[in-house]
Amino acid sequence: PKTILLSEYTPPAYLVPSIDLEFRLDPHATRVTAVSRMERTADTPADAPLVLNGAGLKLVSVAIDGAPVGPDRWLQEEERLVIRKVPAAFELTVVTEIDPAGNTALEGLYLSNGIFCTQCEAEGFRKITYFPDRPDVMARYRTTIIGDPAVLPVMLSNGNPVADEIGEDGLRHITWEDPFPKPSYLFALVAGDLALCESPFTTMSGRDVSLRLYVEPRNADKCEHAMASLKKAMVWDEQAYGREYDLDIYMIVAVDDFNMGAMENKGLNVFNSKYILARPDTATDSDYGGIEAVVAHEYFHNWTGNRITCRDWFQLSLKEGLTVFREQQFVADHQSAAVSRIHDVRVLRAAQFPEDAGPTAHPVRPDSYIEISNFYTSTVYNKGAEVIRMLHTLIGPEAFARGMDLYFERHDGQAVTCEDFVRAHADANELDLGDFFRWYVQAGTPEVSVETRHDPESRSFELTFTQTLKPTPGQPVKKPMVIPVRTALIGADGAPLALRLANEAADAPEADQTERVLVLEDRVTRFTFADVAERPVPSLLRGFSAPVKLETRAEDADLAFLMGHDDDAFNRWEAAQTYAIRVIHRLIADAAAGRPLVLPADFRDAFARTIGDDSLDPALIAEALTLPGESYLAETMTRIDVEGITAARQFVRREIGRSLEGLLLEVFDRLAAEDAGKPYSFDPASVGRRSLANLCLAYLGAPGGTAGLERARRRFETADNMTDALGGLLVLADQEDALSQPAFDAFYARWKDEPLVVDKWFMVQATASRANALDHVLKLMEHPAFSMRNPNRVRSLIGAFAASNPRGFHEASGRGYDFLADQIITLDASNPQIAARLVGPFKRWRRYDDQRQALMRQALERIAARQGLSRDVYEMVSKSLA
Ligand code: BAL
Ligand code: ZN
Repeated sequence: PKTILLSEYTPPAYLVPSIDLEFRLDPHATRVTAVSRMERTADTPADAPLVLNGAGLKLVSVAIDGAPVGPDRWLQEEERLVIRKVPAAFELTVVTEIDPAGNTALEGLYLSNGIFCTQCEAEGFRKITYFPDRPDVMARYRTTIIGDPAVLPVMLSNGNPVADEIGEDGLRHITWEDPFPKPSYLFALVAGDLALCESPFTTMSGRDVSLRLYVEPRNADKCEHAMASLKKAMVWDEQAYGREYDLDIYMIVAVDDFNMGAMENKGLNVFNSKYILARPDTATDSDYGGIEAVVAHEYFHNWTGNRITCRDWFQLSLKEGLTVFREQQFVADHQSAAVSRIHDVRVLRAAQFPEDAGPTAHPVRPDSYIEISNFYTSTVYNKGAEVIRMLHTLIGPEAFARGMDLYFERHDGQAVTCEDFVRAHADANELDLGDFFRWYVQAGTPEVSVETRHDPESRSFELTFTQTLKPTPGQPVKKPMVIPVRTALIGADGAPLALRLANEAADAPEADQTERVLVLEDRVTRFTFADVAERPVPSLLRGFSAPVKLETRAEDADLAFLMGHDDDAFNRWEAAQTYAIRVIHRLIADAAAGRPLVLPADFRDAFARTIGDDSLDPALIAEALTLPGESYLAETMTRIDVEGITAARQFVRREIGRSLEGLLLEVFDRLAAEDAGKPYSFDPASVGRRSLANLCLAYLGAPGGTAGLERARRRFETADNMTDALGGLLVLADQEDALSQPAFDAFYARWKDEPLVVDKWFMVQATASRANALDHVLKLMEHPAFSMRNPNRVRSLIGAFAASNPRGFHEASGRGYDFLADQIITLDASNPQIAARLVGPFKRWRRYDDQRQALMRQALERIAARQGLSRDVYEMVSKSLA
């Protein structure tokens, strides 16, 4: 397979001002007629052929200005159609035939439960017709859909309907027109039997918009939360960015079979039903949060992605990093800001840090790819968002707002680059952001160490930061990054000190601030603060002001102090995490050396103080007391000790459950009593209470004591909402079969007709920590409800097992690895995108013990040796082995 390079980018030779599409829908033989106005660009030689992308298409005919063009003028290659001797401006008609029902890759036009739908990002449009399928070719689309109204009562495309009639053929012909030029990846078509949930919205300039949510009729009672989320997002974008919606209709369609979470097609979003459908008894708080965030994310794309799009796919983070950042700001404004920041960082550490440290490490703006679908990564999305956040931190909110305004003004209607984005901020504020741009081009997570020195005599306090950035594939040497470190110094009384740098005058305007952003620009940067009488405890990288690994030399006692006193809620949590990681590391070392495991009393006491602190938000207590996940713990070890991590983490859970049983029961019972009889509400306070109650239950259940298990069973059986029911089930899931199996059976019997709940049923079983985990998974693969065709199901069982059941997946025999390799090979034949995602858990293979390394490598080599691998899987496997 060919590697595509950013350095080889060339502008399009032919532009397409407009295209008329006609779809005569048929499950196996849909006929697509595409009539495009083509214009050669000024820099293109007159004899340049017209090169169109197309894959898996049956070509029926080609015509130029109405005259048929024979095969003597065109060359049909595997993924291209090359037409010679074309005029400077002409109308191209291409007729193709496609098979939506046979489309299992879910790219292009396909059927999900009888609903025709499309997914064109990144390169799905070429599976519909021959076209310059690249984001810098922006056309006006007019789309006619022809279908049987009895079978397909709803037929949608981008924009507004402009004609709707029953033709002589007895079929319905509906035409949609989108006035905004757009790249082909934003094209969408949906047709099927769908229920409509509609609500009006008036924009800030007084324009009326009809908001329309289409779902399968059985799901009509699960739309309310998505609709409310959409309205919140629309209002927020008006207030926060001054951006309003620009069409008369905003449509969202929910389908069950979808590779991604959702897709921002202009005026017609298509969503994975997981991110739309919610009812208190079927969806958890986390699902409600996910819906709010993803609905908002896709809406925000209308400006950051659709109105201003990417010049090429290397620039993917231009729209994704920025839109994730906007989504994070939105969530922080509507939920607990600290909890939402903690979630952002958890995701980054669990998914992006390992990526940055592994064989597929790539910059936020990659410079090469084999298959672009593999670059919808945590680096492009989540680290990309951190880069925007750092820009916001470095230049400040007002300057950022000026930069965004200039970006929208300068580039509306264009396909641009990450340089254009940063340049808008630099120009709007007369800044040089040249060094900052390194965040876009250098891969890897910077490691920052800090040394402190307090001199009581001169009353000075020194912070010396050293940054290093390890080599990553293709990037042996790196330059220093520009790193904003939001800092406070906490005094012995728990209050933050005024921060005056030694070189500043006492009456300098900054000198009485208690928090400052220190900017690291070199490998070593030192800051000296004046008037510091006693040794303070530094609170660094507050709010996680940069995506780096901060190596702190703080004492355990300092961490316990920060857990109790830091006025930055994020850093209180961070102190608890750092402390927990330390304790777990020591326990891992103890276990390896055969020493008995003991939970340190100081740690337990800090834990108990936090849990018993009534002044704290329950949501934050729950976050602080949630132990670091196994994936992040693995990331903190040079050589990953699978058994050690699991054993130490389980030990801490059990010991806390055992030694703090009284306190945990008290908190659980109090919270459960407070919520008893109240209807479900998705508000931060209620979510926080449920989250803390379920955390208490998890600790109580860990040692398997009667009090905890009894409460778990009762919660599972009587809860009126899925969050609490699942809280109970998760505890039962880790117990022996006699306790867990009846709960699983009851859950399935109740929810077997709700696919999203059945996904949870698979996932809880796939991730349960039990000795014979893989055997359970193998049995579940045979269950009638399991299907390799549905990406959510694959993720719930196979994906969840491989990524989140280390004990099962890393079974020393290597059976887990063989299992995953088999599934990747099978799935590659039907859905390469999902197959390639499943390679993820293999990527860290070099970090394990010798025996596991050998077994994982064998599994990867077995995949690599298969003939006819997709580009997607080939790229992931070959890079993992390189
Ligand atoms: N553009 C793909 C889905 C998303 O990031 O919104
Ligand atoms: Zn996005």
